[in-house]
Amino acid sequence: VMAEEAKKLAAYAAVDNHIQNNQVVGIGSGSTIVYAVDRLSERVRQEKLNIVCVPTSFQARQLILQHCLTLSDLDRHPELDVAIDGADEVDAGLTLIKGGGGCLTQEKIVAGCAKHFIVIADFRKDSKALGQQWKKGVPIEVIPMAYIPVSRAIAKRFGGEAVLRMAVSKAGPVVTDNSNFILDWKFEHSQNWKEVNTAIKMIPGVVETGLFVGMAEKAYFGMEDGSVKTRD
Ligand code: DER
Repeated sequence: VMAEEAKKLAAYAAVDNHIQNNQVVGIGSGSTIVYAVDRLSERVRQEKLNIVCVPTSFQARQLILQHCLTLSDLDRHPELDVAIDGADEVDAGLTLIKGGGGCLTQEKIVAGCAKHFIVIADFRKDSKALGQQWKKGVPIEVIPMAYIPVSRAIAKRFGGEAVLRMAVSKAGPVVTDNSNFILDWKFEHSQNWKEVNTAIKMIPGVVETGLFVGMAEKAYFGMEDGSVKTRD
């Protein structure tokens, strides 16, 4: 099957396996999550489920509203039962690169508030080591006034190059839902991602990294043969 169908297979399997009545659900961002929200809203209607949704971006908020699902937030629901989200790449140890869609900061916050964080992805994201499939680097959200010193510090300490993400449908840099910039760190070789994630977060001006280490409980991959493979 094509990647889009594979996304749908993963999304439906995850929603059918992890959503039940009376839950608070974190809704991720990107293209794969759209299939999960489709399936979630179908089940809510068919089974008359009582579900409350917390978004991870303006995009996720629109998805929730467009599907007439109940919108909430972390003020009302600081503890979520489950969060479902996509990923740009998943390694053998369930470390993720996220942020391809620029939503990594609120995604990591919501994932961190959930009892269970479930990843949904097509076969292209299924990797042994980060960087094998995903070639755009690790997204890092930074305070705009600091993007140059942060970029220099990352290159100096960890190698590679951290490049400011420029917008396509807007002049100038991408501006995130939190009014920040994004650096895409094109790393040169595999790292101790737990250590690198912590070290990068300590650089003044860094808001969040797209490295999700030890957060995902299970990943669902839609495969090219139409099957669904899981990793936990
Ligand atoms: O930007 C993000 O973090 C997205 O969740 C990304 O990791 C997955 O987006 P996709 O489902 O469109 O591949």
